[in-house]
This record gives sequence, C-alpha cells and structure tokens, in this order.
Amino acid sequence: MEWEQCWLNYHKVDYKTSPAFQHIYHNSDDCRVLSAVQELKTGLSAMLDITPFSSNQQPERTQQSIQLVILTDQLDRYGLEGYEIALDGNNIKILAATGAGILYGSFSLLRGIAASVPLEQLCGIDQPSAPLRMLNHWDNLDGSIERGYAGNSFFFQDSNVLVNSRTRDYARLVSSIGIDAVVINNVNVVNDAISLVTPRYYDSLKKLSTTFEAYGIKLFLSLDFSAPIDLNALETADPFDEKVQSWWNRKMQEIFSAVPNLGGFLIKADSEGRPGPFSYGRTHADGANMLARAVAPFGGSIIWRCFVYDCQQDWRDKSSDRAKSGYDNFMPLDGQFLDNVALQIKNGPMDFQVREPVSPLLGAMQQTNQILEVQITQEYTGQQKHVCYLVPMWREILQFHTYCQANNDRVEDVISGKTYGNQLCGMAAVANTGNEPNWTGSDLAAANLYGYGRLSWNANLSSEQIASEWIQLTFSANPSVVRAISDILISSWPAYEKYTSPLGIGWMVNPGHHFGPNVDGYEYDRWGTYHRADFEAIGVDRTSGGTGYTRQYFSPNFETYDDVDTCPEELLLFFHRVNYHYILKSGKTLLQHIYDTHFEGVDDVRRMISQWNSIHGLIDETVFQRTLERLNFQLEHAMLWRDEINTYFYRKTGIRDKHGRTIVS
Ligand code: GCW
Repeated sequence: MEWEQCWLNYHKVDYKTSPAFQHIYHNSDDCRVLSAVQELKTGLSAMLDITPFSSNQQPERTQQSIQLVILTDQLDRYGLEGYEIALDGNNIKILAATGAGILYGSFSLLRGIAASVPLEQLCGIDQPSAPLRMLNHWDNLDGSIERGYAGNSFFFQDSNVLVNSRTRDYARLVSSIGIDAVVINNVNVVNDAISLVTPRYYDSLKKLSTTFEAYGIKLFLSLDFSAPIDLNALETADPFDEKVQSWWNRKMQEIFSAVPNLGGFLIKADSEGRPGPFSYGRTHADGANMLARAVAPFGGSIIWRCFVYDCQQDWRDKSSDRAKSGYDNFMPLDGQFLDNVALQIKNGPMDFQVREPVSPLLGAMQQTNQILEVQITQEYTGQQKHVCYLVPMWREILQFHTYCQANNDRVEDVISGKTYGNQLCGMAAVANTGNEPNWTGSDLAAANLYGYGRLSWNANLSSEQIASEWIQLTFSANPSVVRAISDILISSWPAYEKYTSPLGIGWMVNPGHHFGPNVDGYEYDRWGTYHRADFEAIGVDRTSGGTGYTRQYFSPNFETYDDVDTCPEELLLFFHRVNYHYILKSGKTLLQHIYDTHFEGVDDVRRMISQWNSIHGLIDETVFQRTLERLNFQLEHAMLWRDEINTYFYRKTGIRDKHGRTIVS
C-alpha cells in the first residue's frame, strides 16, 4: 500500500464480548449504506477475524447480525445525520432516518470496537453538534498546496482532477470522523482553478462528487468572483449588472446539472488582492446574494469568507487596527444576506495565531448564518515540524461565551444553530493533508485532523478523550503508549505558545513562509500585524482609550478585556500596551515572565522527547523513528525561538534574567 490508513488501521482486538456477527443486514441499498456495509466488513474482518456476509434479507433468528435499518419516518428522532445503536438479543441495530446516519453509526460502532468499548456503552442516540462540518483544502491545480506541509495535492496534478483509490480512502477517513462537506480547491482561485466551473472539468468533478456522495460528503468548490471576466465572457463582474446575473444563473444551471452532489461554493472576495464586489461600489451582501440567487434553485449554498482587511497599511499609522476590520466590514450588513448564504469567520480577528481572542463577529450577527473557520494546517503553529495539538485551542473557542444573549451564547451554540435557529451553520477547517504516505507529514499532526472532525461532531468531547481515542485507533491500546502520546499532545500547544511570541502578541515569524522566529519580521511591513516593542513597553492598546477594538465585544467581555487588571493574561499584549516592569498575577515582571516561559517551553519539548523514547519498541519502528527525528528538530528550533526572543528583549531593555541564564547580549 502506498499510503497509510491512519485511524482506520483496524488493529486486531481482543474484544471481550466477542460477537460473531455472521450477517450484516441492510434494509436499503442507498450508496451510503453500501459504504457502511463495506466498511463493516473491512473493519470487522481485520479486528475480529470474522468474515460476515451481507444481504437485504432479514437474518435468521439464530444468526448474530448487525442490522442497518433506515427508518424514514424517524427524521424527528434521528435528524438528517444522527443514528442510534441498540442491542436486541443477538443483534446490534444501527437505526437512522438516512443513509448518512447509518454510515456514521457504523463508523461509530467500528471505533468503539477498535477502542474495546463494551457494546452496551456504545448504545444510544448520537447527533452532530454542527450541521456543516467542512474541510477546506487550499490545493492548487498544479498540485501545490498553499500552506501545505504534507507533500502535494491528491486532488489535483498537472491541472487535472485526480479520482482514484486514494480519493476513496480520503473519503473514508474524513467521513469516519463526521466530515460532511469538502472544498477541494484553494480559496485563492487562480490559473486553471478558474476553469473548474467549465465543461473541461465536469466529468472528473462528477466522478469525484459521486465518490464523496457514497461517504455522505457534499462537494464544494472555491469560486473566482471575477469568473465572468476571467473566462472571457463579459467585461464586468458587477453583481448589479443583469448580464452578469444571467451569466451566473446559466453557469450554475450548467454545473449543477453536470455535477451531482454539489453543495455550493466558497468565496474569498475583496481579501488579499482577490476580486470582489468592492470594485463596483457594491457590498459583500450584494455580491454574495447574486451568487446565492443563482444556486438557490439547485439547493446550493454560498459560503462567503469574512477575512477582509486592509493589507496595504502604513506601520507608522497607529490609528488603523487590522483586528477591527472583520467586524467593521460585516456587522453593518447583518440581516442583508439571503438564507442560503453563510459567512465564514476565522476564529480570531487576525489570522490563526497561536493565541488570539475569539472574533467579536461570532454571535454578533443575529440575522446572518455563521460558520467558524479554524486552521488545522499548522501555518503559524510549527508547520507540522513541531507537535502542536490544536484541539484544546478549538475547545476554548467553542466554549467561549460571547454574551450575545442570556443563554445559548457560546460560540458552539452560535455555530450549531442553537442561538439564532439557523439551519446553515457549522465549522470549517483548513485541512493539513497532502500526498505523503501518512497524509499529514507529521504522524502526530493527524491527531488534529481527527480531533477537528470529532469535535465538530461533538463539541463536548474533551481534548484528552479525543487524544486517547485517536492514539488507540492509530497506534496501540497499550496504556503506556496511550499515556505517553497523550501527555505529549496535551502539553504541546502550551509549549509552543511558551517558546514563541508571548501573551497574545502573535507573529514574530519570518515573512512569507511564516516559519521560524523573526521578531521584527512584520514590524515595518504593510500587513497590520505590529508588536510595537520599544525599550520600555510592548503591545498594542486596543482598549476604548486606544484603537477601540474592545468595544466590538458584548458586555461583560468588553469590560474584561478593556481593563488591564481583568484582561486574561494570556491575551494581555493583544489588548494592552504594557511596560516590561508590569507585575503579573504570578508576581513576576512582564519581562521576567517572557524570559521564564521561553526557557520552560524548551524544557517542555525535552520532556516530550523523553516521553516519546519511553515507548520505543511499543509502536511501529518506522513511525517511532520518523517522529523522533521531528521532535529532535523541534527541540533545536524551540531553542532558536527561545534565544532570539529572549535576546531581542534583553537588547531592547538591558534588563538581565533574574536567574542569570544565558541570553546572548
Ligand atoms: O493566513 C493567510 C495565509 C494565506 C491564506 C489566507 C486566507 C489562502 O497566509 O496563505 O490564503 O490567510 O485565509 O485567505
């Protein structure tokens, strides 16, 4: 096999109740049910050494069977994607109102068996928290991947769409964790990607979307707002121009009839140089609604990104604040978007830093469908060369109280539709996959992909639960292995935060590729991401007396962030400009805290390496060695981060480390 199976390894298990499962009965031949049958056969034969047969004939009483039963009249009970696992004498029943529910139920049963969970504990009804659980791939048609750290694309090569057995394994992997929508191409739509919406690609897109459909996944494409111009059809893309409107109407008619199972389109408009409605004096709502009208007859959705800001700033101008721009651009449009439009909002107001406050837009737009966007690919969190388990960060975001109303005000409530009753909402994440044999480059980075899927399905799962599940399915159920890898994962985000930029300030990376320390890398640039460190203080005053960003939050978040005494310390330098002598709750000065955390972060990585060494011999040797190699690199690189950051502040301030450790003067 040229590629690996990650958490679908289906290791042999010594399953206590050891059911025989001779027969898989299914009452429907829906394509998703047939995928479930196939997966059950694969999984059960590998894990339990049995070879069940399948049929749509009721099983005999004496047989132990798994029964996959669609109950179309039970939509209220199970929802569109939910399922129930129930024990009935010798039989296990998976009940659902749809084929998708049967598929998710089957994956859940297999997951339970793989982790040796007793059958009784697997019983019950389960439904996803977020209706949309998307992956966004930033794959280009030439096969490269923007911010990809795991090889090239497995969707595109030399301007062709690839559909092969790896595509099916991809669909199995992501469906098994509940993903129900996938955008295959980069939001920066350039070159041949512009032509994805032309007949040249329809046959291969149809093949791809049919493969996806069998795993409950809707295909989405990123769209070029200027397509009418770029495809040489018209001279304008003005959403108010009738020619433009009817061009899009015809285009959507054409593509939806050629490509089944198409969910809709994702658009990055008026953002970092991409075309959009601003060129014609129109609003984002005007642009999104034009497309929404064109896809509505086919049940399609338009997902419109809110990553809109001025990327031509002057670092000398302290009055503009990039953090404010998402809210400033979109808040005034609340209520103007059609029902089949959802706004996709990055988790923080800046751009996927190791620590950012939650975007104030989330929850603020009461009459607009919202999708939370997170980044699995580790652009700013170590590029898959550092271990950085992101599930704890996403959990914090989902649990955050926006205070947009008295109850059901957490981000999780907003994006699951509990707050405002929306249907079109959920989560999207930038994928971290590529065509490397292990899919994610770093073996441990697969925990983030797995964790994203599981968390978007069930926001109540803990980071530890998800980690331990993933370790058991991927590596081994040996308790020493589970403990060691889980400890590594759980300590990894805090460690990365400690040895990189401090207390929410962000950036301090090399421009362009964003890897490795460069404290002033973006300081005098046009991107609006400044730390403004001088010899006395560091940070940006975003309070009501500063740029006013804090005012975008509901009370009491506004007051909490606005006051330096109540502002959570991990975000201190995001919201406040603070003197190096400022005393933190620990009793340390800000500067001493910076020095200390940088030493601690490196020590944490050392500990991770010794934990990894403790499982030598207990997991696959190749995986052991290649991960050890990455961890050793991480240690070197963490030391570089530590020394550059500490030296920078020592040179700025002339204040020595209290403990006299080596800082380069
Ligand atoms: O963080 C920035 C990335 C870009 C990306 C952009 C976006 C796809 O550096 O590579 O472009 O965000 O989210 O649109």
